[in-house]
Order: sequence, then structure tokens, then C-alpha cells
Amino acid sequence: MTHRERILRAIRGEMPDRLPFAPRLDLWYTANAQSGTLPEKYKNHSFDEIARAEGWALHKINPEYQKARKPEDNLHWALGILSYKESVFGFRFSPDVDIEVKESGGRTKITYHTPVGSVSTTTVYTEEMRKAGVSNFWVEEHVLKGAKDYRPVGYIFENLKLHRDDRDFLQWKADIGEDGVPFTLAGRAASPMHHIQKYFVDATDFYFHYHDYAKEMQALEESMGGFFAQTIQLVGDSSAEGVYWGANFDDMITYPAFFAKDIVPWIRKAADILGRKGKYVSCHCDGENLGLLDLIRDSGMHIAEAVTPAPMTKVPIEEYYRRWSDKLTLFGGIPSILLLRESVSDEEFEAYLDHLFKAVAPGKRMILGIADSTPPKAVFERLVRIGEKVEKDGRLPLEAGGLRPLTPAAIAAATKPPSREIVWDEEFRQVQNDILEGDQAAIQGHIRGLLKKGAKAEYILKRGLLSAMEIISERFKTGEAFIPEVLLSARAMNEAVKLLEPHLSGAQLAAKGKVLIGTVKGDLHDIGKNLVITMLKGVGFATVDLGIDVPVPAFVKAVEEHKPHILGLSALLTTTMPQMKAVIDALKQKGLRDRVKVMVGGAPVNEKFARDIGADGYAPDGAEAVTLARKLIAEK
Ligand code: B1M
Repeated sequence: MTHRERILRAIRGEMPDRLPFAPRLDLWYTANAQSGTLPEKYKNHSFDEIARAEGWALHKINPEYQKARKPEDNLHWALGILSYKESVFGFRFSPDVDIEVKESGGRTKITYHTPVGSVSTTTVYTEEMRKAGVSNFWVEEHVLKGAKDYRPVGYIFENLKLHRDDRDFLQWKADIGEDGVPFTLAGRAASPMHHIQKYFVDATDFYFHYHDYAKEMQALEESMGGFFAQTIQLVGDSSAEGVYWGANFDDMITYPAFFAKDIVPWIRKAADILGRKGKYVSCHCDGENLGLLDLIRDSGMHIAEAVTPAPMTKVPIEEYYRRWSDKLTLFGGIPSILLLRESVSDEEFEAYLDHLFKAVAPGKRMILGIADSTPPKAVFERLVRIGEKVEKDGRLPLEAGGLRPLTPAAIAAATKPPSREIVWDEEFRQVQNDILEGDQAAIQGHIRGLLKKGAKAEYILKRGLLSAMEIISERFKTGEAFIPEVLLSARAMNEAVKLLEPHLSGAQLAAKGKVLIGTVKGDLHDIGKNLVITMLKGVGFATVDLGIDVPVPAFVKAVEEHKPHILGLSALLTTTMPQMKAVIDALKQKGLRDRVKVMVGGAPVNEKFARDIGADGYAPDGAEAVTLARKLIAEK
């Protein structure tokens, strides 16, 4: 059986002869090719040649974003209007949309002049990002900054015309042949609202826009419907069997209520229409999916790709397989950290593989892959080892072996501590409620009312506002509240504090401590960091946000300048985690280490790593970051 037949059988829910194995190699390949560290025998090979030589299937889902055929292919990245060799369509802007492009030093600024107003975007792609193998552009300036920007963007999309252009796709498909199944890119967003979230607004600001500009958002969503409908039509008429439909589902970012209301209907629509035309819809589910397990299963998608199980997320592989494999095909299942010697020993790696083969028995609807992709520092021999194990033990049906899948209740118990009852303080019930509701307008009137009645500002702050923020933070920890609730509550809190400030003494106003925080060099992930800042601010810490991609000297300089009690470091990539140690070492060198507590966090970081690099503490989430910050301040 060829790789292609094997993969197609797995997608159709039939039994292939053995488990298909298709590791995604682009990130690993680019970084190692740049630094001259490819395995000796593959020094002059492409990644497809390496996969073929090793007998692996080709992973052909994620487009090679950086291999644009012409500049226009990804010029409009910040609008999410893309076309690559993997696409089956091209696009044309309306002739009355005038496009002005200015480029300098890896930065591209574009202004779109439309008959209903102008909007602009700036994207960044540096040499450094290219060397690190990063495939996505960084959007420095988002198109939606305020209410006035919605209409021009709507206009652009209403008048955008897509047309069939699949010559390159057909060639690409022919090149892949029997070694894999090529997936055409419909879009990295699965629905118009997901598109707005992914491209048009800063990841954190999105939740404010979603709340504050509901009417404008809805109108924009409607203006984009035609773009999505054209996409479905063209992909449906193409010769592609696999369709890439949406990326980065995560129960924090695309939280369950949002996912159900704003994303699932379009996945269902695409899967229904495309499914009838013999196409398979695949979504890139590389995030934390615990809160989305049932929604994803029932969304209609045919393939969940980049499935990243524990220990990188909370969901064990057996749970993924048990919950999903009757309805959709899992593609992934091997967390990328398994390939890193500094994270996982050889014995642990082997143990995971043994476990995996039992956990996905009988092996139907399973395509093995490295989720989300093979990291630059992966031990190549481990990839080879997976291939060997598939050859030797991957014959289907696999034998189940003494695994007891976790029940949903057990998972919930393991991940959700019981939440505290709300204790209402009758005098401040209204403002507590405003914080919980995130109602920044109502809280201003209620605070003024309380002050007028003679309530002490200090009590309003402590018994009213801070106690409600504690509750939100706890609800976040237990999974009852999501990012938007936390952000809106914190914003209401800030409005209220502004009104109280003139009535508070210096001592009462004094913050609980100052925290300087940034995402380390090479890392552009900022949603988690922003949330940590919001939660710290919400309970009274003064915070200084150093942003993303912060080099070591900048951290040191900022510590000297701001003299914080705590320095917070965030990293989401295994490749950038070592930067945390570099910052701590540099602080030592400058004689600053004793003056500041260092706290670290981010998905791949853990307690042991924090200890090993000499940090003072690690927090797994925003709520724990608050607890830790308090503890560190008390120790100072
Ligand atoms: Co990226 N990405 N990504 N990504 N991305 C991850 C992190 C990844 C785990 C996906 C996967 O493999 N399944 C993987 C890293 C693998 C690894 O190294 N271990 C990955 C990869 C590979 C990449 C690229 C390399 C992809 C590529 O180009 N081929 C690229 C790298 C870009 C770069 O940074 N140089 C990339 C790009 C992106 C996007 C731009 C598309 C987007 C980021 C958008 C943004 O941040 N503005 C993105 C996203 C969204 C993700 C996932 C899906 C979600 C991250 C997130 O925001 N979660 C992520 C999957 C995952 O994490 N499992 C993934 C929600 C957020 C609230 O949680 O950030 O964990 P989190 O923050 C939590 C805690 O960790 C903690 O509190 C927060 C709130 O509770 N915390 C702290 C965080 N910082 C803290 C600091 C503290 C204390 C606690 O004290 C100081």
C-alpha cells in the first residue's frame, strides 16, 4: 500500500495495512539547513527527499508560506488574503481599491484606499525569523484600530473576487505522487469571525473589540460571507482531496462559547458541502483542546491535524483517541518535546512510543505526526526510531493493552480545583457585580454613587473591587471564566480605580509591588503574557510590559531602570526557553540578581526547568502567577 492510499484510508475510517507516519519537517529543516546542522548524509537534500529516503509519508498540509511564487502571494497577510502554490485560487481586489505599499528592512506597510475610507497594516518578517524557520509573518500594525476601520475592510472583502488558479497545485500534487496527500489551503481561519480574530485585531484586543464593537463586527462578518462562500466553491470544484480549513484552535483563545457560536457553523458548512464533493476538511488543532473536545468532535470536521497531547497539553493521547476516533481522523499525536533530549530522556521517549501504540488501538482513523511540527533541536535519530517502530509494530489492527482511558469526570477533577463560593459584600454588591460582568460603563456611576453616600474609597477598593477580581481570577483557574471575562473585568476595575484615586492616600494607592514582564527573544507569543499582566494589574500590582521578542540586554537595562520587585519572563517555544537562563545569568553578571525576584511561565516551562535555571518561581497560568507574585513579594 502506498503512503497516499494509507493516509486516505485512515481519513475515510477504513483500516490501512499499518499506521501512516507523516512528520512535519519544515521548521526543523529550515533552521538546520541555515545553521549547517542537517544530518551529515542529508546535507544536500530537501526535506521531501529526507522523508522519502527514510520511508516516511510526506506531510503536505501546511503551505510553505515563505516560498511565495510572487510578492503578491503573501503581501496581504495582515488581511488574511493569501495564495500559494498549494492554493487552487487567486484573488483580485476591486479596481477602486488603491493599494500603496512601502517596504523597508523586513517591514511592509500597506495602505488600502477604498471609496469608504482608508485602512493600513504593517507586517514584519526579519532575517532572524527566517533563520529560525518561522513560517508566519508578524502583524505589527493591525487593520482594525477603531470603529471607523470596519467599513473599509468590509468594502475590500465584499468586492474581492476569487478565481480558479490551480496550475501550481496540480504540479505540486503530481510531484507528491503516491508519497502523501496534498491539502490545499482554503484559509487559516475557519469562519469570518475567526478570520477577524486571527488577522484583523491584536490577539488580546480582539476580546475588547468583540464586546465593544459588536454591531460593526457583525456587519463585517456579513461582508466577509461572500469571500468564504467563493472559497468553498473553488476548493469544491478543484482536484484537491484534502482541504486546510482553519488553524490554532485552543480552548483559551477560541474559548468554547466562541468556538460553538462563531466557528463551528462554518466548519460544518464547509465539511457538508466539501464532503459531498469527496473532499476532506482538516483543521489545525495544535492548542489546548480540553475545553473543546466535544465541540471539535461534533463540528463535522473530517481531520483534526496537529493534535498535541499531554505532556504538552492537558489531554492524554488515549483520551483524544477515545473521544474523537469514531467521528474524525486524528493527525499528530507525538508531542514535539518528545524529540528533545533536554526535555525527555531516551527511556521516556521509548516509553511514550510504547504507550502511544496501545493508546490508539486498533489504530483506525490515526495518522502519526509530530505536533505541531518537528522542532529545530529535535534528535533526528528519534524520528528515525518512530519510523522503525511504525514498520515493526505499526501493523493494523494494533492490540490494545491494559489502558484505562480517563473518564471526562476524572479529567475534570484533575484539572479543575473546586471554585470558591462568591461572598457578596452587601454594601458593595453592585460594584462587585460590575466587575464580574466587566461592565465598565455601569461601574463608574455606581462608584460615584458610593462616594457620594460617604463610602470610604479604601473599602470600595478592597472589599468591593479587589475581592471581585479575586473571584474572576479563581473562576479563570477553575475553567469557569475565559480570557474575555478576565480582560473585561480588569478593564472595569481600571476605570473604577481612576475614580477612586483622588480619594485614596499615597499609602492606600501604593501598589502591591512592581512587576516587569516580557516575552523572551525569538518568541512572538504574547496572549498568555498579556493575560498574566492583566491579572496582576487587576489585583493591584504595578506592571511594566516590555513586549515580545525582548533581547537579554533589554531585560537587564529595564531592571536597572525600573527597579521592579519581580521580573517576569514568558516563553512559549522550546527553542526560546534557554533565553530565560541567559537573562538570569546576565542579571548575575551585572550584580542585579539579588535585587529582583525572577518568575517564569509559558506552556513548555515547568517547575523543574524554573529551578534548574535559577528562577525564583514558576506559574502555570495567570491566576497562579498572581499567587506566586504575592509569595515572592512576601519573601523579599
Ligand atoms: Co505558536 N506554537 N508558533 N503561534 N502557538 C505553540 C506555542 C505550540 C506549542 C503549538 C504546538 O506545537 N502544538 C508550538 C511550540 C512548540 C514548542 O516549541 N514546544 C508553536 C509553534 C511551533 C509556533 C511557530 C514556530 C509556528 C511556525 O511558524 N511554524 C511560530 C513561532 C513564532 C515565534 O514566536 N517566533 C508560532 C506562531 C504562532 C502564532 C503567531 C500563529 C500564534 C501566536 C499569537 C500571539 O501570541 N499573538 C500562535 C499560537 C496562538 C499558539 C498556540 C496555539 C496557543 C498559544 C496561546 O496563546 N495560548 C500554542 C499551542 C499551545 O500553547 N499549546 C502554540 C493561550 C494562552 C492564554 O496560554 O500562552 O500558555 P499561554 O499562557 C498561559 C500560561 O502558559 C501562563 O499563563 C498564561 C495564561 O493562563 N504563562 C505565564 C504564560 N506566560 C507566563 C509568564 C509567567 C507566568 C505564567 O510569569 C512571568
